[in-house]
Amino acid sequence: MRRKNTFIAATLITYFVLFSTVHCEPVTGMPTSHIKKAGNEHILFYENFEASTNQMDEDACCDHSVQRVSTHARSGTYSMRFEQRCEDPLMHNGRRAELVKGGLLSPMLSERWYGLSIFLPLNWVNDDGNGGWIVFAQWHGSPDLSSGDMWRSPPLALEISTNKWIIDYRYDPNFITTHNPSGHYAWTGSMTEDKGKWTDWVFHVRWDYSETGFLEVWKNGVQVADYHGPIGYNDVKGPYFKMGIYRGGANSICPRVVYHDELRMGDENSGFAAVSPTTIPNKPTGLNVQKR
Ligand SMILES: [Ca+2]
Ligand SMILES: [Ca+2]
Repeated sequence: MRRKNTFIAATLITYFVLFSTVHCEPVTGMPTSHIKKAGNEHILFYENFEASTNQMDEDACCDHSVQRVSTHARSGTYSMRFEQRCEDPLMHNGRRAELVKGGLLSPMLSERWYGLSIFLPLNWVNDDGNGGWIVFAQWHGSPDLSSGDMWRSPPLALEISTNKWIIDYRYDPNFITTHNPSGHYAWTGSMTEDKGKWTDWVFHVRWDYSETGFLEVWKNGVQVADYHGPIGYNDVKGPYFKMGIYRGGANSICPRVVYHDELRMGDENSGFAAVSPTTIPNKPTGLNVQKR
């Protein structure tokens, strides 16, 4: 098992300085790849994978699982390539190749903005509809284990099953969750036209297990979900973010490869333009060829 902590304090300090300069022109001498062209207000976290080390931790088994590559990039030169092979050993009882941002929780009863871009390879083959699913991004709850909470499915996930994107949410107003709540679809739509290109996503969430919660989602700048109601669990600590590949059910097609880039998280005073990869010109990516 390999777990590489890529958290680098100096990098975070650099980012703090950068994102403290809201309303200012780009700072002379800063790496241009770290400066967005529009709206950098209230960004809590930004990762574009242009630096040789990133600010997330791996939840993956093997050297092939998580690799920074220059074959594809939503912006700059690099993105993160995730690969899950059928023979990979399980990680935390799951088939996964993920990066996790464990040190940045989204507090319950708070509002947050998130943006990222995902590249599905042109040769992506759909599962055969027998119940398999692949999660590309998930916000995982922080259960109150000492009080009796069980581990639960994520309160929010972006996934694919067969040929459909699915945005799935869950909630439980009870402080102690004793069963895994059922998932609900906030939106589902075809992914067939999204092969071989970057797809930009923005999520706007009020993490709230009461009726005042909400979830808004934009795909390539077009709003696809506008849900108002409970989302999330009644926990002392809020959810943390993971992305990459986490698969379950009966799917068996291997290997699975996907690319992620331009990850941002913003606070309640952030907004669409501040976190959306769509605000960056969408240039053709490198190659539509998977590297093994
Ligand atoms: Ca990049
Ligand atoms: Ca709880």
